[in-house]
Amino acid sequence: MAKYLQRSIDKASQQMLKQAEKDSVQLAWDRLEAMQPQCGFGELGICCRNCSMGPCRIDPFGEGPQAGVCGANADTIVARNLLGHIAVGAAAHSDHGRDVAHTLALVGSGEAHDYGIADRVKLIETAGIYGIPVEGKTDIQLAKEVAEKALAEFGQQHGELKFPSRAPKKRLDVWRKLGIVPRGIDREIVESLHRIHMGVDNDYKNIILHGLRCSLGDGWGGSMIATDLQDIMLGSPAPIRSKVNLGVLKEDHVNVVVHGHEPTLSEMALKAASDPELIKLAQAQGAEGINLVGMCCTANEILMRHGIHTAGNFLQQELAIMTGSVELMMVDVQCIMPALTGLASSFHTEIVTTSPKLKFPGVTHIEFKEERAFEIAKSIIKRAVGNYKKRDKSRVNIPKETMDLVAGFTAEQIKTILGGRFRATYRPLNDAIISGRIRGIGGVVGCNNPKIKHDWAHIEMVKELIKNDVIVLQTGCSAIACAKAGLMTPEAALEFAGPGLREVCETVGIPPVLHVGSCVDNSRILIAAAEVVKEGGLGEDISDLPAAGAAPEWMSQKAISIGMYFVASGVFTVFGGAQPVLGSKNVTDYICGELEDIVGGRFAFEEDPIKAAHLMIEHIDKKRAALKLKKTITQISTD
Ligand code: NFS
Ligand code: SF4
Repeated sequence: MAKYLQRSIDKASQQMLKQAEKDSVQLAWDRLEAMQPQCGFGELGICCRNCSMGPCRIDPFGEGPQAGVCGANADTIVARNLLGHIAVGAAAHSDHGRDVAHTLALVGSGEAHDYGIADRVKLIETAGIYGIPVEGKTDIQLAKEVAEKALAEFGQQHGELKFPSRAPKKRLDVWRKLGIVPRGIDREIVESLHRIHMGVDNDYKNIILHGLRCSLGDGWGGSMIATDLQDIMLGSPAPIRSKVNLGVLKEDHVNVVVHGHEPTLSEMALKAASDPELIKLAQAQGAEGINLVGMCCTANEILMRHGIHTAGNFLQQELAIMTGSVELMMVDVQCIMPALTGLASSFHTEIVTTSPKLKFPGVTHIEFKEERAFEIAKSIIKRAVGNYKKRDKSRVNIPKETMDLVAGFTAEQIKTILGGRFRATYRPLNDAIISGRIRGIGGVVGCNNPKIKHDWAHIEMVKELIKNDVIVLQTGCSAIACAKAGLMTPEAALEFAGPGLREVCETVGIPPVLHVGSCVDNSRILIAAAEVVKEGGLGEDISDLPAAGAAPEWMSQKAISIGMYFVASGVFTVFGGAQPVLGSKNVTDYICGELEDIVGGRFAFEEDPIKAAHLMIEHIDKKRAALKLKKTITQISTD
């Protein structure tokens, strides 16, 4: 089989991969190949560079050294490395949350006049959670107080974060008993870094328990703040139609790709792209107009709120440039490949960085300031327009593929869609699970990784789940993968869902796979799970639910943090490739076994997406049996 066919399951991507082969362009897949064999010590998690007595490595075959110079053994080194990954992932998500809170605070103080309050109801609700009295206050005053309270949670030193109180009471009790309710978001990240310093924590269980606490500060802290405050400021999503895949790039338009994570600037870029003055300018250059599209999680943000087209997921960032049709790629933070600028320089594409946290040597940097957001966005779009004339038309090669999808499902929306606007409730969902029309809930999330055929594991797993009547909630690059495969249209229920799930989808008119947003929006899945528990009839804790999570093509540190807070929240979670822990049998057994007795959730590692789906289904069935629920039709047929 030709290489390009082995590398991605997505037709549009295959076309660009083929082009790259023809032009001898090096992409992530080629760099992975050149990197072989990759370091086995690193893969197993048993190398340590924490101090200058090292670097040290443990011999995995038991013949060579079993301890570093300081005496740290495999358990300590593996657990410490894992905690480091969790801390980095939690820091990334939470710093995003901090930036959003900062912007909302500027709205409150009247300094960021390009933004406002788009969801009053959520503002009041959030104020309620924070215990802020609402009476007699304007929205702007309230926004300021909510933002200040959120910002204070990052540096809080004692007590508990507020949002974990939204979890079921039993869950909160589990965390309290273990002493892992996060005290402050930054505090848990900093303490992680302290604990992994040379010669601090060397009890692997103690290290991982803190990892759970740190990750909870992400899922029920920083990420949740990001999601909720974005909703307040930019609007809460509602079901919306759109299109996805590289075919959304337009041959006769100025193409701008917004890539990264934080929607504050991309929202403004979106506004700027429809500015009549700039459109006129584009037309004067011979273009029909300005076409702004998204990449990775920024794509998910503007898709969820505005139905903006998505060009692709993580492994398509280089491929978008390969189309020769991108005038400008505006990036902020996270998941931006350093390879982009090299590739862009062989096309006319201009990369523009916008965050003080991410620069490329020698690349245009236009710093984003909340106070002048629209003006800055306009200047960036203007550059894109100016760049259109440099496009080499003979090199333009845009794949035709696009796919329709419906996105915009949030914890609140699911409630309204199922229960109706006047009596929004999770009752119909709970009843569908209890009666067995829906077997359970799957959360399938995370990245792409060139070690796994692009998109393949996501699509195979999700198809297998819905075939077995498991309704699937998705975020991140995983959502984009399944959207491209057509799994996010209501019609997909007819073709791919099992009989029970199909009936539910048909009645309500929803896809069997629900797009709930970007990676910080995994917090929406936590809230949905908490709401289902609250609705009653399915146990008293998230760990009682017939539900499971997965990240079949994960690669980032953020994915590890997400996995950890799912597990800490009581969810059985399958990762595609193993986390770098296999060098310690104790740590592996702990996170893939023993943790279940402690927090109700655990990990499993399974590369085969069908087998992984069945691990999830088995777990769902185990929970159904514990709840004494009836067997579903698909359950009986696969028994
Ligand atoms: Ni999530 Fe989003 Fe994609 Fe992975 Fe990266 S874009 S925050 S980390 S690669 S899903
Ligand atoms: Fe080696 Fe210990 Fe230093 Fe790590 S902390 S590099 S194991 S001596």
